[in-house]
Amino acid sequence: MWQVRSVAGTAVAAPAVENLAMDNLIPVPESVRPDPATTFALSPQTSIRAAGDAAEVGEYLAGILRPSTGFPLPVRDDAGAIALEIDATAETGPAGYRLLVTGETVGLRAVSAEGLFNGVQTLRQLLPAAIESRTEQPGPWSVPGGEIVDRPRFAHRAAMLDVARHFFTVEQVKRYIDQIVRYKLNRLHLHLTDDQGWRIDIDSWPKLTEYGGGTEVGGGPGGHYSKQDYAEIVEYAASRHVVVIPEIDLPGHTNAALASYAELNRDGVAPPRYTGIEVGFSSLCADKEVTYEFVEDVIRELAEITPGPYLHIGGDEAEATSEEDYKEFVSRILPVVAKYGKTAVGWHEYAKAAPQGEAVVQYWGTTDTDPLLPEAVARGNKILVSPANKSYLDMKYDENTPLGLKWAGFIEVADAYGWDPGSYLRDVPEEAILGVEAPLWSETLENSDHVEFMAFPRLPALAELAWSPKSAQDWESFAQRLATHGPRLEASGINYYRSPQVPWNI
Ligand code: NGO
Repeated sequence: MWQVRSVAGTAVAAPAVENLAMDNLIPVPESVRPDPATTFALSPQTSIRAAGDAAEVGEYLAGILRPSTGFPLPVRDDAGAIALEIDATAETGPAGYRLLVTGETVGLRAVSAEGLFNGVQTLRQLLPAAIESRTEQPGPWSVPGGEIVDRPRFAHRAAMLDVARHFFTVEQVKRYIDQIVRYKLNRLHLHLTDDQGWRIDIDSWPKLTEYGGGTEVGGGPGGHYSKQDYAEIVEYAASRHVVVIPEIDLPGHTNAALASYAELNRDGVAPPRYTGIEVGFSSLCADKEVTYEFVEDVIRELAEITPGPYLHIGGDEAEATSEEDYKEFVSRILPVVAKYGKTAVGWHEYAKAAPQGEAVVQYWGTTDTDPLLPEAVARGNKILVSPANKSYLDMKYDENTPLGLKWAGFIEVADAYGWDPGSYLRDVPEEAILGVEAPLWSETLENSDHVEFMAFPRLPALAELAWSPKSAQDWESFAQRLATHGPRLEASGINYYRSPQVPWNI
């Protein structure tokens, strides 16, 4: 089908444009007012107007649009048909935005660069899928007319990557950051240590990475981040409005540390390094002073290179630690996290040690209730929801999925989408929910292809639960919209699972 349309003032014949509507967005916006009679078209003459703090977002947008369009798209502070403006009166909340597309202009307004950045993710989804290609494509490059006003339901929208079971390079982590921001996630939790590997340099304990970082699940060479590598990840994340939350898993999941330093072990003998996938067998010693010297050094050095407010101390599956030792250990390290200026995050078991105030309790259970949660809420803790049977991206989709685990059950796309983070936990009111996280554990994942296959398309499903108003969430609508993201993911070079639940148009 061909139609005549106007591109840059000239009537040209062009293929009918896909997606000339505002109804394929993920996450679905708070409010959309389409103007079907109107279309904006990018042309070789289009400029982007973005001044001050908006300029970096303008350059980011231009960086997305230039390769596929082949247009120069200069970013200017005085004029441009696409205008990005920071406007204190935009009334979009701290991270929301207002997008107005007319025949002549695309106007994006927000109170912050973060809001503009979120609006840019919407704008790229309004363009044809080929906009995501990194090589020049024919176009035309039309944006459907109308107005969108949008803001997130939850402030904390996280993905977690386990770089301990298998190591992922700085480039692989950056790639994942670029992928999660497309769906408006704004936190990256890095699981930096586990039994199988210690992945971040700690100057005062150099063997942690020299020895403890030198392997991974299956016996591969592992790897680790220098402090400079880590800074590069943090900075890259920040340029995409993502806060990095580093995790040092304590007191269990510590075989890599115990293997690196004999003195951390009860019997003073270092165990061999571990490359299997069992959990719950290692523990630091709550009754040895050297344990606390070690932990303080680690927390201090990690806090120094982490600009974000959070430090995750793990706390899960400490099956080799007695209940009494566990409580003593966690109670002693919580003040250390505070001493170095960070807010503690931990897997929900650490709530046994009654962290105070704003401490974040990350729920990863498989039921909708846990006695630790109402107590945590009563203390003022914030709850981060990542139920293993809903949000774990490492669970298989079904029995045929070649990657992943299945201890929490199979999670098809409809399962990942079919729950409400605000009301899922029975004894936790929505006001106590900080947000949603989609963890990706890497026991079976060795490269970016594997990561993407497990994350897509469940990550967009979880992102919609975290961003969109409850009233706008609907599986049928989501599946239809997701179908249009197939070509978009393909043009982006993102591997994904062709779920039979989605009517893909590919
Ligand atoms: C559990 C366990 C991890 C595993 C993961 C695999 C938590 C918080 N601890 O989740 O060590 O890697 O399951 O799904």
